[in-house]
Amino acid sequence: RALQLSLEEAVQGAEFRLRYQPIVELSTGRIVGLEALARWPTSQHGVLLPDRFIALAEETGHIVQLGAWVLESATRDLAAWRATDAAGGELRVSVNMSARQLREPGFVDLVRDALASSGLPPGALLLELTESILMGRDENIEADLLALKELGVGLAIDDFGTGYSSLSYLRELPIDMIKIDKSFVRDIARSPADLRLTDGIVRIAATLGLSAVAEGIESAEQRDLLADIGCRYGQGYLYSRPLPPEEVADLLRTTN
Ligand code: G
Ligand code: G
Ligand code: MN
Ligand code: NA
Repeated sequence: RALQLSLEEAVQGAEFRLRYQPIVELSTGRIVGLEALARWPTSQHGVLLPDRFIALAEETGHIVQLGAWVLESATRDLAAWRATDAAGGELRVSVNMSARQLREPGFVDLVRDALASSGLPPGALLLELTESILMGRDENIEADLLALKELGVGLAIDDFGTGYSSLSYLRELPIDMIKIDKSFVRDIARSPADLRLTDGIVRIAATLGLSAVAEGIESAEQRDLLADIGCRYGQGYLYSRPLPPEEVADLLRTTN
């Protein structure tokens, strides 16, 4: 397919860009982290979003090289922001991971190298994993996750509640954070059932000593309800769209 050929070239030429969406502490509005989101600017189709190319990159294996680029770029960008952040350089960056990347031999070394070349402490990096990655119960992946945990890298479950949720991996794997999927957050202001469900997820997180981040917060009402049920962190258009790196520095200066 044509897109597949362009993907090949784009990966070789590192023609991708990152956008960053702030993750904030709901009670204060302070920015505590940034989630890196890949974009692919093309001459033919405009700027492509991940749903147009991540699955393809996984199929073709290009996700390995693309993922390495994302990791390198995101850690380098964060290192620059931490040097200037008024909040004391405690910002973290979240990077989305594909199963294919985790299965690649040398994955832990790749993470180590990105940390070393950016000079970031391991705790500044959070890897976002999907439930499907964890449901596979791949022993090699689990050993790598444990190694990363020992290194001090944070692990988050992305889109929590949308996959084939099994709670067993929360008990058995070294997870630090649950990201509550935006489909739960969307209707909390008008659906008591959705609010109770979200409340339940936040309680599970608290019980297990995990932090909870709500995704897709678009209104102050949603933010207040989330804060009321004890969800400490969130992200969404209420705070900011995913921003180009130049705008992140400005936002940090005015917000933190
Ligand atoms: O804003 P948005 O359309 O960018 O992101 C949609 C989804 O695409 C994210 O939830 C995430 O799961 C996925 N995604 C974005 N960037 C990356 C990336 O660099 N690597 C991987 N594997 N997935 C990504
Ligand atoms: O990693 P994940 O699949 O959760 O990526 C987040 C996705 O959600 C990205 O595509 C991002 O652009 C999008 N997003 C971020 N904030 C909001 C929001 O407030 N509302 C909606 N509908 N989507 C959002
Ligand atoms: Mn994510
Ligand atoms: Na995701």
